[in-house]
Amino acid sequence: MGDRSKKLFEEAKRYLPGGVNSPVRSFKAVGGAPLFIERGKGCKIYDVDGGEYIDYVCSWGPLILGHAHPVVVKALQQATENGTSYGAPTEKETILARLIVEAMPSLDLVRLVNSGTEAAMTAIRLARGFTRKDKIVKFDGCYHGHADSLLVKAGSGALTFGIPDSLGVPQDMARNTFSLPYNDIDLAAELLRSHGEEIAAVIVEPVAANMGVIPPCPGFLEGLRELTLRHQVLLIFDEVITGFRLAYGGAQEVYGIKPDLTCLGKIIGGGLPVGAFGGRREILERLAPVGEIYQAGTLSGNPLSMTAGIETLKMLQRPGFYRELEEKGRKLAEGLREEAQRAGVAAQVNQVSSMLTSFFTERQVVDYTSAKTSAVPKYAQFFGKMLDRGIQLAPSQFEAAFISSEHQDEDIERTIAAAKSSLEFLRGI
Ligand code: KE4
Repeated sequence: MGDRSKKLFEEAKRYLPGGVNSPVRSFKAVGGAPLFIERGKGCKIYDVDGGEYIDYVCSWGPLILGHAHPVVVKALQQATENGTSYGAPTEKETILARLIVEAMPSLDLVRLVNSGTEAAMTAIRLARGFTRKDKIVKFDGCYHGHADSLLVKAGSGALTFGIPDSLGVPQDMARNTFSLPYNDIDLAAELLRSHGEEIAAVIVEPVAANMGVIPPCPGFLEGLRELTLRHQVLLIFDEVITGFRLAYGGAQEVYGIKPDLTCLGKIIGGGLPVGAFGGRREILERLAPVGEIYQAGTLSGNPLSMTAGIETLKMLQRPGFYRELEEKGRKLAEGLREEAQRAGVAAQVNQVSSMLTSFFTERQVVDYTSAKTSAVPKYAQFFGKMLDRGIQLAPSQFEAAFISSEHQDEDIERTIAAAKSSLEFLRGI
C-alpha cells in the first residue's frame, strides 16, 4: 500500500462514506486500505504509487476485453465528439438491443437502463404487474442489486417470508420476498406448491457469483423452469454477470433454458454504465409507453454506453473467443488446485468458464452456508499475499475473479507461481 493511495483514501473519506462509491471496493472484507488506480491497460492495472497488478476484478465483470481496449477507446473518442447524451432515441440503442436480442432466443424485446440494479428492480415490477401477484422468490447468497425487495434474506424458516438484509428495508417490503437455499430444488418445489398462487416470479443467478462462484447442481435450473411453468410463475435469470460471460448467449445458452425474463448489465456496456432487462413480447409490451407498467431513465441507452457495448459485443462474436477464454479459466483453476494440494492447504476452486473463486475448505461449496463456513479469513490472507506479489484478486471471498481475453498464458502462469508462494504462508494456519 503506497503513500499516495493512503493519502487519497484519507481525502476520499472526508467526502464519501467509507471513501468509496461501492462498499466492496473498500477492502473492508480483506483488511487494509484500497489501492487507488491511475489507469488500466489490457489485463493490468496501475495504482497511483506506480504499482502494477494483473487484474482479476475487471471492474467486477464488464471488462471481458480487458482495460482500455483500443477498438472501444477509439469508438468512444469518436462518439464523444458528437455529444454525450440527447434524451432522444438514437440508432445505437436499436443496434445494441438487436445484438442482445439476436444473442438470446428467449428475448423478444429488451429495454436498456443504467445498472443491473435497475434491470432487476424493473424485471420484478414487470413480473408483478404482468402476473398481478406480489410475492417473489430469490436465493440466499444471490445478489440482484440493491432494490429494497431484493435486499432480503431468509426468514426464520426457509418457507417463511424474508427479513430485511439491510437497515432501511421495510419489513412490509421484505414480507413479499422468500429466500431459499441455492441449489435446493426440493424446497423450491415445496414453496411453489404451497405459495405458487401468490408468487409472481423466481429470480436466480443461473451461475451464482455473489457468494463466490457456485455453479447450479445438475437439475436445479431445469427444475426451476419446470416448477415455474407448472405454477404460472415467471422465471427471471439474472445474467448481469453471466450474460456474454459464460457464452455469447449467456448461461441460458450453456444450460439450454429459456427464462421468461432476463436481466443483463456489465459486459453489454463495455465498461460504461449499463443494464438491460428483456424477455417475452407479451410481458415487455406491458411496459410504458406501450403498457401500464412504468419505468424510465434520463441516461438510459446513452450514446457512450451504447458505443462501448456495441464494439464489445461485436468482438465477442469472434469464432473461438469463448473457447480460448474458458481454457484460460480451466488452466488457472487447475494450477491453483495443484499448488494448494502441494502446500497442504485445503481448498476448493469453483470455476465456470472465465470466472472462479477459491474457498479454503475441505468441503464442496454448493450454497451460501458452505461458502460462509469456509475459512474466510484465510481468503483474506491469500488475497493480501497475492496483492504483495502483483496479483489483484477480488477483495472479498464472496466475489468472483474474472479473466479477460487480454490475460495471456504468461499472466496465468505468473498468477499460479504467486499462488504457490502465497499458499506456503497459509500452510498450518
Ligand atoms: P449494478 O447495479 O452493480 O450494476 O448491478 C447489480 C447486480 C445485479 N445482479 C448481479 C448478478 C450482480 O452481480 C450485480 C452487481 N455485482 C456486484 C459484484 N458482484 C457489483 C460490484 C459492486 O457492488 O460494487
